Amino acid sequence: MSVPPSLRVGVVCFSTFGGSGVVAAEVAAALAERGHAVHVFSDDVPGRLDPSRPGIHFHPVRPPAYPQLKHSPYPLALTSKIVDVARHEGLDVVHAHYALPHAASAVLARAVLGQDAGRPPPRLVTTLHGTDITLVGSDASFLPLTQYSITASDAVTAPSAWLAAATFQTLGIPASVQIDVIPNFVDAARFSPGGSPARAVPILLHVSNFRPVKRVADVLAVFAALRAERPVRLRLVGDGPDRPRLEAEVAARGWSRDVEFLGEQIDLPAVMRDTDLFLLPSETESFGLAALEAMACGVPVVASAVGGLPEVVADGETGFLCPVGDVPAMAAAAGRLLDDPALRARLGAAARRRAETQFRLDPAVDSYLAVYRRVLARGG
Ligand code: GMT
Repeated sequence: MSVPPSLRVGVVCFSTFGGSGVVAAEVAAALAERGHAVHVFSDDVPGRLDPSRPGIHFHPVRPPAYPQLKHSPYPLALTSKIVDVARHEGLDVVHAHYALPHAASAVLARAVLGQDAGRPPPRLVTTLHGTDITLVGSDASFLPLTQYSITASDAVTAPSAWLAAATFQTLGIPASVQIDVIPNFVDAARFSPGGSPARAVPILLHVSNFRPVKRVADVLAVFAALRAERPVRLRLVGDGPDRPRLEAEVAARGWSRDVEFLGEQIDLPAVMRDTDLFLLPSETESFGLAALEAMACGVPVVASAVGGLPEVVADGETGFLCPVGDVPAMAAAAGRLLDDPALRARLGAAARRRAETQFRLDPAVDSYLAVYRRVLARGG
């Protein structure tokens, strides 16, 4: 089948701050920049999306409120919105970021559109992001639907080789399913190093959604070990369920002068530039986009040696990787970097180099477009 040069792409994503929404918004903007028509579906405008940008059409998904519908039927409202936009605007491809509910809603939309006479339904490309497989998708109550959403997609991508392999192991999907690995990327012009820092007291940074999988308590434990031996400050960016407990712990320990909780609405590149070391002690992480953004700002990373993090952080070159939960090892690695400015500068410069050469936006967008064209060329 011949594939038109300019495509109509539906992008389905979360609006909350979080890696999958960031990746979706930045791919959407890059596609629009290249002249494709991009329709973004979410409950609200994703944090990193400019909906007024030419070529971007934002479609808010608002489930109807009816007393009988006790739980908001968001996935069904999303399905209906995709069907509606595909019928009125035409969509060649729907790109669902995160398996459930997004890919499942898109599978259903494609089935509905398949009943229409006269034009083929859009192809479905699903990008897996991590917790949609490791936590949500592998939950017994969701497993069959996650498996189906993946096998029914026309193409599936993952941001790391680790997540691609974990998807086969965790979900038991057939080996015939192809998962293309398209690494996440960073805008290295926006996330760039500042001048040489002259801070009297070094600053540690953590960025996350404060969920148990991020082990933010380990960040505080590493901070406690470090501050026992040298002055140090800590900044935490983001919000989520564990934040109130951790804020209470900081207050109870009398650390409030040295530990700041900055929330979500901040200029992230500016905060990252004003940082000496980034901490990401997660239980699991398919990629670790925030670590990559810190690297692009020239900041070395101390993180867990789990999931896709070893594909992002080169151990000993752009930071240090330690076993999950090994607070003494993380504190020792962080202490080494804080006490040796030359080592910190060397690893920071290598981090910046790695981010801007290995994780560029353009090759990632080329790869997504190649996947779209491959599934479209296959025909109906
Ligand atoms: O980290 C989270 O819990 C948020 C989640 C998301 O869906 O936004 O992040 C996942 O996707 C990001 C973008 O691909 C990855 O950089 C994160 O590593 C991944 N999180 C986990 O695997 C825990």
